[in-house]
Amino acid sequence: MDQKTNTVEQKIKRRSFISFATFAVLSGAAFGGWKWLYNSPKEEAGITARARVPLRKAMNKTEVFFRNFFSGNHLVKTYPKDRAAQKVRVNSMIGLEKEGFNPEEWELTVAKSKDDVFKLKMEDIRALPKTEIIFDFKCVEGWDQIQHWAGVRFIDFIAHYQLENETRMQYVGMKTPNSKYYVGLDMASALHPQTILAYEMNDKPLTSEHGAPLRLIIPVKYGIKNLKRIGTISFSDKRPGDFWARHGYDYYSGL
Ligand SMILES: Nc1nc2c(c(=O)[nH]1)N[C@H]1C(S)=C(S)[C@@H](COP(=O)(O)O)O[C@H]1N2
Ligand SMILES: [Mo]
Repeated sequence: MDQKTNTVEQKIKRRSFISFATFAVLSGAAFGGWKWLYNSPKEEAGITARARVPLRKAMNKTEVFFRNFFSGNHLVKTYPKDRAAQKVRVNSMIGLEKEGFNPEEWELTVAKSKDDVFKLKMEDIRALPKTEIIFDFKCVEGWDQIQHWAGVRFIDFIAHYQLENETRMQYVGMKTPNSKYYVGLDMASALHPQTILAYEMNDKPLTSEHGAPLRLIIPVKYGIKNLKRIGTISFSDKRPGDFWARHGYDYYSGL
């Protein structure tokens, strides 16, 4: 073997060694990181639950980061009416149980604070300006569908009932009349111009499986936040309870 081939072979050996060493170190680090996350404690169950503490911290940081870019001027894409699904998917029905619910007696409870509460009937809500929206509704479970909804924009509702003071708080909470399904929304998303208290789907009154008489349509969020059959709306500076966040899903669930 002459001098030249020798150095080439040495070079190849050296490079192979460096490649394998790098690979070994990085795999070790990845495995160590995974093990660290796997063995780190779960967060204490509260408003959110079931995530490992470092993961939840990361999710909360991501939320703060993305909320910087949220703007009421960024609109979700809308579609012409003929694109809207005629057979609208029904997903999950928590809080829509028949017991204890009589559509004739339904009232919307608006809690400005714990001891300042007023109640509204459907005719009060139908008297407000009606807005429609056709958009791509997205469920975290992996399906989406272009749907057509109509009702009163949440900001128009706020303006009509002079709830501007309440909107200085951080969050809006909504729950079903039997309190079995509930969502918490950051104020900016609730006040987004496409957020609607909906009472019609495809130009007809809501059916009960879609949340009659009144449901939330909030296109800047995943389906889980689009509460069906609203019973109570409340305002707070602390994160309100949220059904799916308690079961481990992301609290923000923004799109
Ligand atoms: N009261 C109530 N609202 C709810 C739910 C529910 O189980 N109960 N499921 C949510 C989920 S996960 C989705 S995807 C949408 C589905 O709405 P739809 O059944 O009208 O398609 O409703 C949301 N609102
Ligand atoms: Mo969903």
